[in-house]
Amino acid sequence: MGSTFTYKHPKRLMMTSALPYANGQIHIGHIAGAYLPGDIRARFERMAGSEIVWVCGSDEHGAAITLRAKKDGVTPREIVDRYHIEMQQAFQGLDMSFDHYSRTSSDRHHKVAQAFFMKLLDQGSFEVKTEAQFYDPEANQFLADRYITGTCPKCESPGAFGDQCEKCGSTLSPTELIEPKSTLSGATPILKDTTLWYLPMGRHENWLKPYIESGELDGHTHHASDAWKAHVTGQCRSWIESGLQSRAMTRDLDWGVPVPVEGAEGKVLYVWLDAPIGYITATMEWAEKNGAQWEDWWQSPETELIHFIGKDNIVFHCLIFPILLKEHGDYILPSNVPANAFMNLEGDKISTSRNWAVWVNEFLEEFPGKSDELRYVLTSIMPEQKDSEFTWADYRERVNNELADVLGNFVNRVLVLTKKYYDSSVPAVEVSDFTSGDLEVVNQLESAPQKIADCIRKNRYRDALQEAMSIARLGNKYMTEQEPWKVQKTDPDRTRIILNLCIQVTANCAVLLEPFLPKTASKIQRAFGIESASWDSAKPIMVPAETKLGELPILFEKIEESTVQAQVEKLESAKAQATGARSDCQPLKEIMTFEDFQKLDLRVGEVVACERVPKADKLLQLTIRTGLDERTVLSGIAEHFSPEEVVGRRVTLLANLAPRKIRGIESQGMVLMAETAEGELRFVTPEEGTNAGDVIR
Ligand code: B3M
Ligand code: ZN
Repeated sequence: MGSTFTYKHPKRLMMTSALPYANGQIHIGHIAGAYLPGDIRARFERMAGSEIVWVCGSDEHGAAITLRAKKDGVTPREIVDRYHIEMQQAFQGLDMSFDHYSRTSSDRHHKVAQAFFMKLLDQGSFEVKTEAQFYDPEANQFLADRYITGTCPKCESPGAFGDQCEKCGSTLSPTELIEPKSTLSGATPILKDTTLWYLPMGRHENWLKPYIESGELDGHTHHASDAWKAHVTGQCRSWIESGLQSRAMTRDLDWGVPVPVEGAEGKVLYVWLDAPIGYITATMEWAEKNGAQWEDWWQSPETELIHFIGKDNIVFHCLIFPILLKEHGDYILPSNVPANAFMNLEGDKISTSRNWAVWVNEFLEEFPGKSDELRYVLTSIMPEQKDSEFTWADYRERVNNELADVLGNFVNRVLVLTKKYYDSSVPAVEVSDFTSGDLEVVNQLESAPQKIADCIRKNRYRDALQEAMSIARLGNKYMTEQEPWKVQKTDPDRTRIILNLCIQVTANCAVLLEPFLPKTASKIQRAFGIESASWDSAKPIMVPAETKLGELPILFEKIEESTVQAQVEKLESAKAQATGARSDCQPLKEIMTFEDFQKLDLRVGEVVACERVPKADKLLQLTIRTGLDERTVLSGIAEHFSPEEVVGRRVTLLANLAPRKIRGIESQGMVLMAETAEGELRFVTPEEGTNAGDVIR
């Protein structure tokens, strides 16, 4: 007889996390969005004895890749090979426990995606249209999506892309853009006929509506027991309400999965067709390695399909991919898509181009062994329902006050006292001797596993972590109140109960925190002799009397303020570099009003004469024509310019500065100069074509 698991999920769970584009590094926003929730869920389900497979992989097609390759002057192949490795290092460093990590540029995936496309093509699921598309006559290439930019027709901001305006969020088609330009050459595109295969999404509106709202499909409810998140359903609803347009499923590009149709040379599948099919390919690869049947995971009503993604991918996973799966006919549809919102960083949106991000690989290098700390903080502030914000100050507070002061401190005190009083051997106790206070602790231990399980299965990972941490808080509080170090002097029997119970609390933490803090949990498990940490193993009395406890190093080191301060400074200077801001720049002066500015009489002046001022090394005496008059202005530029270099120049003159006498000469105004980083002076010269007396405003 095999063991029975109380918490085992009734169905198989096929879980996926968004395939990250292999065109850059993984940052904390990615992790908090689509990977950490998947990992917590996967680890929990494995502990619960559920049948689960969790796949991911690199998305190696699409304009995201080819544009990056062009920018770096390398081939798309070089880009994806590089980031396929680097992204996996980031995931491994943070203990993402994918059952399989794949990539979409493999031959296998090309075949799987092509077969899927052909089935749909053969059964008439697509509309074939020959129509005029933008074409770059200089780069000799059709332009789709991010290859074309222009002004958004909806909000009029510049820099909208052919598929989307990032300012207002509208989805666009390239021909809607105002003043379109090719992002390849900057050329104005021309229109040229090409053939495209479209997915007529409008045909599917009727079944999509109830499917999105309640999971109803063909008379059955396909949603998991948990409801979809309101922001996910809301986004889908507004797409459907604004009318589902046909969407092209092919592109005229040379990087991607070739369209397997005769005469379709130079055409590839749309990346959002091939990438989700990548989940299926990844499962096939996993099944082959593990002697399993992939069809059980994608084509059986006994399986629930769950996609972990960020909110920018909702439409693709909740509408487009379900349409493709349903059209194909053999597949189950997602039962939930628990998308997360975005995580901001220090008051600003995370941005790769502005280098405003905490990069996982950099974090792992600078904070070796601290992956659980990052997981803890990212889970605590996971953007489950709305955007959230990571700050380094908050990171430090949570690590110091919660991980170090509560969890770490408690576990340490338990081990130290058990060693001191019982030579590290767990003291025996009779439950009949427990006080009502002890039994209260027992009750909490009794109910915790179910509470945490419920939160995790509802995709409420923040709450789940709080529930698990509340067990550590409980133990910490219990020990502080019971003061075993005092009781030991008068009532050693009572101390045995207190410490035994603290040991049980610690052991429960070691199990219940494992989905969140895998490294820490396994350290504690080892020290407490816990061999199989199934979810069922968490119970009030876990560790038998006489168990010999091991030793543990400090679990969490406190973080200095200077450490996080340095991280903030690093962010600022990385952004400055990426955006061209100068680090040696003077801070902005106090803001002034327009009225203040209007008081300045700035005008073009012409230097008609110039001489040195006797006995003043720094001063030149200039005679300047102002349109009003010819006047004398003293300027401290004698160490930078000779009088001959100054005569005949046009300058910017502040003409209404109160006159001042220097060395007996009255100066009537000031010549404006720019000072370079090296301390050199340069004239602020009005452009050619201006004349003495022209007003500057
Ligand atoms: N690569 C988009 C992204 O990284 C895309 C996800 C594909 S999931 C099938 O945001
Ligand atoms: Zn817009």
